[in-house]
Amino acid sequence: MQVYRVPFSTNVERVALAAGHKGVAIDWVDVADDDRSPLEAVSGQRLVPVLVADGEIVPDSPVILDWLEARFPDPALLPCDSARRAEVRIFCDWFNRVWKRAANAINDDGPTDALAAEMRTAVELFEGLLTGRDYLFGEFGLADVTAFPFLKYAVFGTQPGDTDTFHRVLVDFMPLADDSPLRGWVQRVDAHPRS
Ligand SMILES: N[C@@H](CCC(=O)N[C@@H](CS)C(=O)NCC(=O)O)C(=O)O
Repeated sequence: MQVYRVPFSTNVERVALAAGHKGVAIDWVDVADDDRSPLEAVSGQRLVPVLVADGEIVPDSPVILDWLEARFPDPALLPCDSARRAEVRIFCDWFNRVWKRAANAINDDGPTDALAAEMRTAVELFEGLLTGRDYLFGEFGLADVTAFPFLKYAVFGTQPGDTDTFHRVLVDFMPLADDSPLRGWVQRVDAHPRS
């Protein structure tokens, strides 16, 4: 199984964490951020991650996570109880379609008071989910894998060499209180294996 990646990619780290949890090895294909032609050649588009396995070409991290869960169900990333599984899926969909939109809009068009407030309110929601439990929905799973690569910036800041302005937005617009439960959660998820 191959997965195409570029350095510092949030969406790629989702796949690394999911595969690490399942003990699935990945043959990483490193693509230069400024020359994505190998990626375009294999997938017809320029975004990472892209998974290539069994003759299938799978772009888009949420789709890749589902692909991994379907083919390597044990250990699971989703709860087996239907209601709890639906809750996790709703969170991931909200994260990808609503939470990410505000952060991307700040990066693309600059901040507004409304977008900054949206990001602060979201931090309160994450903190609420972590009240009295170690992971967003209790056990480590898809919600943590989906959110961690983005929320970690609030705790770790950017790494040396990371010039992605989107990552800077994540640092600047998610100020955390010293006692925020996100701090412990970021450390806990960071300790999980990555493929
Ligand atoms: N919905 C896609 C988004 C992928 C995406 O935006 N990847 C970023 C790296 S984290 C990228 O390749 N950006 C390059 C660009 O926007 O030109 C996913 O979740 O995989």
